[in-house]
Amino acid sequence: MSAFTLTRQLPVDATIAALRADATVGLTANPKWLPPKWFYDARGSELFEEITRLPEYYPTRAERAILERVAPDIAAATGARTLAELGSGSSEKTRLLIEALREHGTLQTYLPIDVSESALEQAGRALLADYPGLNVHGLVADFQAELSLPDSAAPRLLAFLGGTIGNLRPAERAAFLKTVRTALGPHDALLLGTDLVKDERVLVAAYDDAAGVTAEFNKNVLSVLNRELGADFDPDDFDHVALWDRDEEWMEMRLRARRPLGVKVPALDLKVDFARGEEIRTEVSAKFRQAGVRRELAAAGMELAEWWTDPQGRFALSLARP
Ligand code: AVJ
Repeated sequence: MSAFTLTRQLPVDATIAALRADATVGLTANPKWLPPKWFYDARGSELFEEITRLPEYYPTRAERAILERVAPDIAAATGARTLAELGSGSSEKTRLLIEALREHGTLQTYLPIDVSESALEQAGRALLADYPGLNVHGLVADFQAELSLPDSAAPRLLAFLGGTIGNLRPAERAAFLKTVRTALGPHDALLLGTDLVKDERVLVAAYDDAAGVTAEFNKNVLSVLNRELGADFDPDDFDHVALWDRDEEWMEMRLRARRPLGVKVPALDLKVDFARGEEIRTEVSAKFRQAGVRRELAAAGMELAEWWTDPQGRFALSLARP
């Protein structure tokens, strides 16, 4: 028998309250900024899926290549009975892990964790149909705020794939990794995907593709503000900017005003003025090196047990243990 259950650790109206708070702080700050999590409404998630298929956007393919090669090793090394996944989204690459753990004979429960209830429902039901006997327990939660895994069989493997940890700045990463460490039992493990430092041209192309999909993805956050907060942003008033910060070793996306603007945000009782050329910082996407990953894990009380990369050394999967 298999079963699908859903647990909500986040109030239904928490999302809009958080958006209002973030937009109030970010749009009145100097420089202006918005957290990248607001890209992902239905349209934004669709655009991101499109990004993962672009010739310039290598991380998804590189990570999948690693998983295809080492998923059986991960299953053998962890013997996981529970696979928990943070920011599971469409759970596509997860199938490689689920299949390897089922092959290994240990997997009982898949526990996807996401802020989007609809994404959890969709992915959960599809997995149930494909993997009879698997329990799927979706958890609606904001893992940056808190992470308490529901009762589930150990050993647990907590996966955080895609390089999304790069969206956090160093101090946020340190706090997040401590939260993860606290959620892990002595026999559990963390599987972490990180994009790696590489040639600047390759990085910039991945965040400024020729077809303009990433530009549309970046501008989509303005449509989210228009819809959710009644704002009157015209996405055409902004240019997409992608730049490599070589000191911080992260990619940055910004939206740059093409002309002086006054934008109304009625839900916040706010008018936001832009000088020509003024930017909103919409995302950092940090790129890593092995030494840094090892150091950050150690600082959170975890040990880097395995480090796998794709043949071209573009992306890494780390297996870490308490
Ligand atoms: C989903 C956060 C891993 O940082 O590469 C893709 C999002 N931004 N193109 C990334 C993204 C621009 C992506 N993550």
